[in-house]
Formats: sequence, structure tokens, C-alpha cells
Amino acid sequence: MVEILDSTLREGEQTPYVNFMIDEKVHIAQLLDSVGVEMIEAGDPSVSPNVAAAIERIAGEGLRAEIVAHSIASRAAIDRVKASGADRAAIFFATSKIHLEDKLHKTENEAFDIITESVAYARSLGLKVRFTPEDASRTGMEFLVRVCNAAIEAGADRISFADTLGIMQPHTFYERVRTLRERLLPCKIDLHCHNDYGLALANAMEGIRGGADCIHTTVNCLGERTGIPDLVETIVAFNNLEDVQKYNLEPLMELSAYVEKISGVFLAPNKPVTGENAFTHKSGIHTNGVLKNPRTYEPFDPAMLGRERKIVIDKYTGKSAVQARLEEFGIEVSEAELEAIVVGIKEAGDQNRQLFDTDIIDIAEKVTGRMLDVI
Ligand code: HCA
Ligand code: CU
Repeated sequence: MVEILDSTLREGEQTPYVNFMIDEKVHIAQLLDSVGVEMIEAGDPSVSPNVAAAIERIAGEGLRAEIVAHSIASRAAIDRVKASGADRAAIFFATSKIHLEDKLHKTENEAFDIITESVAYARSLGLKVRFTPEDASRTGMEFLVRVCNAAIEAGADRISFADTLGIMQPHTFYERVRTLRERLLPCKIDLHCHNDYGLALANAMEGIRGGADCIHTTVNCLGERTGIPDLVETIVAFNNLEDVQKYNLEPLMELSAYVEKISGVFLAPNKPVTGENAFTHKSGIHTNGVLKNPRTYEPFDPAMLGRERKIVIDKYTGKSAVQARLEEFGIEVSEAELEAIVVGIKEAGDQNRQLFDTDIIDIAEKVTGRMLDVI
């Protein structure tokens, strides 16, 4: 069954202009823990003293989730992970040709030695270890398998398959993960999928189908560039489409709203699941259907997330939505009046970007010739 590592506090804080305060990080970690994610990646203690202090605070909270600290492959950095009190060091080192040659100026053999030495060192300090071959999706399979198996032999019990640039497609992602699953020594496989082509969650779901164990998420898709899969979308997708019902959905909207507020990264209205419009219906055909049975145009009940459905009234609107809105106002009209009100709404809708409740009441008053007592 799928596991989730949430990296809002590490990958998420790599979002341009996003920096959390220590108390905010602790609050996020507590909410994540109440959701029931298996692992919380709390930061990389080598980034700054404040990041290190936040990891220490979170590690001291006694949360259920395993606390993971990210780390470059150096002894000094791994010492800082140990000092932070985190349960696990997530050691990353790029393995693709372009990163080795143009960024790190290392050969594959040099990388191999640095990686195995670092993993063994972290193990010697009593830390659990995940090894991340950064840019794994552009790393040749032979070297990838060789270096990951060496990391496992040195003591890593998790490998994170990182699609650092988000360049994979679901079908190739599935194949890659399947091959890795077959060729790696026993270990858990994490999936770290970036969303550059909008395929991160689809890739991650295919990776799970291919035999991987864990998906990395952030709240609201934060992260470098366009981020990684959204925690809420991931949980709801697995809950509803794959029958994985182990996570607590109740804190999810609060968590998303809190991160939205303190990150200053505001959700697009049409963002799946958590966006303002996710359960808002507009066209007359849709609203008519939803009023008769919400499942006609809603993939799932918004109440599942403590959300409410909304119906927009404008030129696209039909009779049933207008009638329902008038009933909400406590206004009763005849069939002929209703038809005339809809005509009035369509006329007004042609002239205005948005109609407000007051516009609808004005139109109803004009049509009926009555002063309407709105409840
Ligand atoms: C980065 C590193 C990383 C690591 C992922 C992981 C990536 O480039 O900042 O440790 O699983 O995307 O490769 O976030
Ligand atoms: Cu990343």
C-alpha cells in the first residue's frame, strides 16, 4: 500500500521567495502528523542554522511520522543530520552524465565512492538512510542500478527515484520503476516526481503500479520551479480511485489554507481538489444535473473535504439553478415569471462579467413587479 513522505518543509521551502518560520514549520509538521503521512522531510540542516533548529524542534515533538533530514553526501553534513535528532538521513548525489560532468566534475567511479562512503558513514552514526540519485530519470540504467545497489549494501533501506526535471511520461515511468524493482536489492522505492509538464502525480501513480512504495508530496504543489505532487490531490486520488483509506482527510483543507497563507503562494481557482472552483458549477446543463444528483458532475462529494458546492448564476444559467437560488432567498415565483427572470439574467449576463445576488433580486423584482422580501 502506498506511503507518503511530505516534503513541504524541505522541497516546499525551495519554492522561490518561500521561507517559513520555525513555529510555522512545527505547526505544519503537527498537521501532517494528524493526516497520518508516514514520513516528514523536515529540511536540510546544512542550509542554515534556522533550518537545523526547525528540524531539531520537529524531531523533539514525538510525532508518529518518521522525521527525515535531507543531506548532501559529506561527513560534516551527515553529522548535522545526526545532531538534529532526525531519524533518517536522505543523502542525495547526482548520477546523470550531465550533472556529473558539467556540475560536479566527477567521474561515475568517484561518485560511486562518495555515495557508498557517505551512506556507510550515516549508518555508522545509527541513522536510517535513504539514497537519492538526483536526476535519476536521466541516468543510464546500468550505472543507476550499480550505484543504488552499492548504496543498499552500504546500509540504505530506501532509494528515491528522482525525476528531478519532471521529464518522464507515465508509461515510461512505469517501465523504469518496474525495471528498478526487479534489479534492485531489497529496499523501499520512493518516487520524487517534479511537475514541469504537469505529469507529476500521474507519473507517481504509475510508479506505484510499477512496484514502488512511497510518493513524495508537498502541500499545494510547492517546490523548485513548478513543484511536486500536491499532498491533498495525492491523498484524495488514492482514497477515491485506489481505495487507500488510511489517511485522515479532515485536516487537509486547513493545512492547505495555512500553507497558502504563510507561503504567499495562492492557489489558482481551477487547481484540482483544493482550488476555489473545484466544486463550482456554471452551465445550465451542469447545474441542472447537479441539482438533481450531484454525482452527475462531481467526481466526489465536496463534504469529504468539508467543502461546499457552489452554483454560479450568469448567462449560462438555466431555470433550475435560478429557481434553486430564488428558493434560497425565500422567493417564490410562477413558472412564467421564472422563465422571464432567466431571460433577464441572460441579458444582464451578456453585459456583465459577473452577476451578484443583488442583480438577481433586482431582475426578479422587475419581472414580478413585487418588492421581494429576501430572507
Ligand atoms: C534537488 C534534489 C531533489 C531530491 C529528491 C529526493 C530532486 O534537486 O533539489 O531526495 O528524493 O528533485 O532531485 O529534490
Ligand atoms: Cu526535488
